[in-house]
Amino acid sequence: MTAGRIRFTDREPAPTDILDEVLKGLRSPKKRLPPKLFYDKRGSELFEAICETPEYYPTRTETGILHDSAAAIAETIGQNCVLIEPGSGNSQKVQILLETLRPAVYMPIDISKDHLKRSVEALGTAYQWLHVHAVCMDYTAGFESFEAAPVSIGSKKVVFFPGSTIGNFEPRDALAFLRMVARLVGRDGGLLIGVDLKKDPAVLHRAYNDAQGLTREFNLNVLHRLNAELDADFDPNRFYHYAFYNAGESRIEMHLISRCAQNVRLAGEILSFAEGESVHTENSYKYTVHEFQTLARTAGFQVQGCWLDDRNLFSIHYFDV
Ligand code: AVI
Repeated sequence: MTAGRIRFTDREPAPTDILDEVLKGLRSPKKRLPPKLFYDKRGSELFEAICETPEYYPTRTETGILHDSAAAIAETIGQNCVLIEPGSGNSQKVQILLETLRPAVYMPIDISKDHLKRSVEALGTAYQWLHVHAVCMDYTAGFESFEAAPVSIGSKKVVFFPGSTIGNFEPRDALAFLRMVARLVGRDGGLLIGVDLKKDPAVLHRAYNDAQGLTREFNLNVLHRLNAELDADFDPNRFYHYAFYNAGESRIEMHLISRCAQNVRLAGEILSFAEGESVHTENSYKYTVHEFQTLARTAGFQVQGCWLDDRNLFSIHYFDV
């Protein structure tokens, strides 16, 4: 699709080959699975439903901060930037900012072509003034194949990374990602990022153990996915969801615990699970404002702004290089 105001570039990301990673994780003495496995079609629907639960405060709170602080954020960033959103999904949150921020170009990046095409079309219709240059690629592999839209001199590049997705990165990977973003946006460029905050562990516990059991289903869905895609024969009823706040590591950990001693076949291999053995499926790191600002400074950024909700549950930071 190339029509001036709306452009779609397909970098043709290779279909994710999960087998090696899954086998490596499940053969390890401390079994683990990568959190990216959550997001097949069913998992993505479950995640959207989790965001609507009364217990899962991050989405609602971040959206509230964006609404309340849109003018202040736009004033800090300035209009006419090239706004780049890695992992843009349905581009819902950015829409809170578009009218006040008035970017010269919005560049959503996503690995899911259909998702991206749908949201680009919707944005193009809803914002008749907006230039949208979408890029279908796997940003986790780096931004080497990404070219920011050429715009008039003076337009700075700003990356928008909401949702506390950064919390699902191990701290060293978070630092590497922030460094990569700093290189991408270059001198005078910026980063607007949503980060979940440390808080009463009981609030965190409820957010990852919702009463409807959606997070439980989201976690167990990984086993359904392995059955469907890697010819495995997991019985999800023989595992249970376990999520807790590890205060020493400042993170929510999600695990699937084997209810009994069992063997599971996966891609022709037999994997053994002891009763009570865990498969670690996700970490969700929580930061203080100061800790995250320190991490961003280490990556080469300078603090320009920080907005919180009135209960100090969630933070939105703006940094520039
Ligand atoms: C996408 N990510 C920021 C979510 C989180 O809170 O770490 C994923 C999630 N896992 C369980 N519930 C939500």
